[in-house]
Amino acid sequence: LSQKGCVIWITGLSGSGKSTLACALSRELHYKGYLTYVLDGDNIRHGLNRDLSFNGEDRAENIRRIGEVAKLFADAGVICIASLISPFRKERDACRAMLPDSSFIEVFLNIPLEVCEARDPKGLYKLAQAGKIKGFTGIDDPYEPPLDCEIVIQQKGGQCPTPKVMAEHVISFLDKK
Ligand code: GGZ
Repeated sequence: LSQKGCVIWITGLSGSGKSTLACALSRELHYKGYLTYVLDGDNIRHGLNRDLSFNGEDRAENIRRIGEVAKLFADAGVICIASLISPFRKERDACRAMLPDSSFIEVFLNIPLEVCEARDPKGLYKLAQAGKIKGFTGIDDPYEPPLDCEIVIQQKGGQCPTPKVMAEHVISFLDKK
């Protein structure tokens, strides 16, 4: 195996497109012959992290565990793509600190809350606004955007980039490394 493992950490609000980007990125990297693995917060919460809720302490633990698992994959030479809201800067930075420099690539999917709310793919924002879900990120729970991350993806002219364009953006960053 000639590839070097790394962690691509995708952070952003619910509905910002993290899972979509993770999936597109994984597919594009596969085409290029790379070995990848996606750790998606929503999926992992059904298995490894099924004991965790959405309170602050449990979110921090969710981030920590996914960071630890991502590191194991990276150590094994895999390009590990982690996609979870990961709303806390401190915990994201702790995950970064576990890896060698340049092996942790943080991608901020900076899509405005209004856009995520309008998309509302699972109807969760609607429930949160009605007070039926308490502590929803962006509504009544915090999201701390990265201050200095490797990649920021945002809308251009009111349009979101397509998943393929987002994936190519990340891959061009990896190519330069
Ligand atoms: C935020 C919630 C919540 C609350 C359920 N706040 O968009 P989704 O639906 O498919 O992905 C979200 C997922 C968030 O899990 P993460 O592991 O990524 O979160 S964190 O990093 O903060 O631990 C959302 C759904 O679960 N969901 N309740 N209260 N998102």
